[in-house]
Amino acid sequence: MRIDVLSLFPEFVAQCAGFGVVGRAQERGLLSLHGWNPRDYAAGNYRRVDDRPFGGGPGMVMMIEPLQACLDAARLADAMPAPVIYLSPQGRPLTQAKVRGLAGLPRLILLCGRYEGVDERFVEAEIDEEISIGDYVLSGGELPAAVLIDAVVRLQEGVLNDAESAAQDSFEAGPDGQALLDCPHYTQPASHALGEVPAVLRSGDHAAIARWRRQQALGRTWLRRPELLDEAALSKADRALLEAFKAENRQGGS
Ligand code: 9WO
Repeated sequence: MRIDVLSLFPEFVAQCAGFGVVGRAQERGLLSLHGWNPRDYAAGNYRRVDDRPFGGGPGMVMMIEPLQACLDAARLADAMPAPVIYLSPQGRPLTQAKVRGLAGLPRLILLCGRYEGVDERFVEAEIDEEISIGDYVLSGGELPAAVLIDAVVRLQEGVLNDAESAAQDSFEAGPDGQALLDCPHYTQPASHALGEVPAVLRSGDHAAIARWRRQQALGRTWLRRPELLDEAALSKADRALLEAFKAENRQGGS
């Protein structure tokens, strides 16, 4: 997969993507990441990329011309078609379903805004999708771009090792891919001042362990993110596990 990032701080995005799973994907040749700086395409000695907003008010707006030249150069660098995605609080929320869709594409072009944002005429003319990673305002789209890159790259074939892939599979619940929250995890020591590891996890009964983990995932989703269960197509066995969890929880848990 190829990802082109347009940003006034392209090296910042490159650094975010340089370590861990995404860094490894680059080393394995499964991701090629390219940074493009609109300032390199700005005219004049001052290389201006921003100007004051029409209508007045505080802050600055990113100008069309340097962005257009920068985007044209990025597009021309490869014949592969790509949607241009603008990371902004005005975008549609990023979901795992959206991530899966984007992960299936051969190429993405990401635009990171700074200041108060990008001239709306450029957004209307060149942006295919506006995406938000959550309802908060940051100082720019670079961190959201790094988030999107991480989420998309870890779904590429060959990026995760076997253990990481298996762990990921367990988060993807039904046939619709509706995610549940994860179950709790424990490691050594089994006995600690902070508490005991649940006995079932030490029982060696793999079917009982799988059942307990599934029940915990369902129960925590019900407690913390009940709206996720509305969309999940639960099997009869799942509904029984959840009812048992609810019954225990009403009595104050165990
Ligand atoms: C600045 C601002 C100031 C006063 C009132 C409202 C305001 N909104 C913004 C604003 O949205 N600035 C953005 C900064 C312009 C585009 C790049 N920036 C950005 C992207 N901040 N937060 C994001 C972002 C992107 C994706 N998901 C979450 C947040």
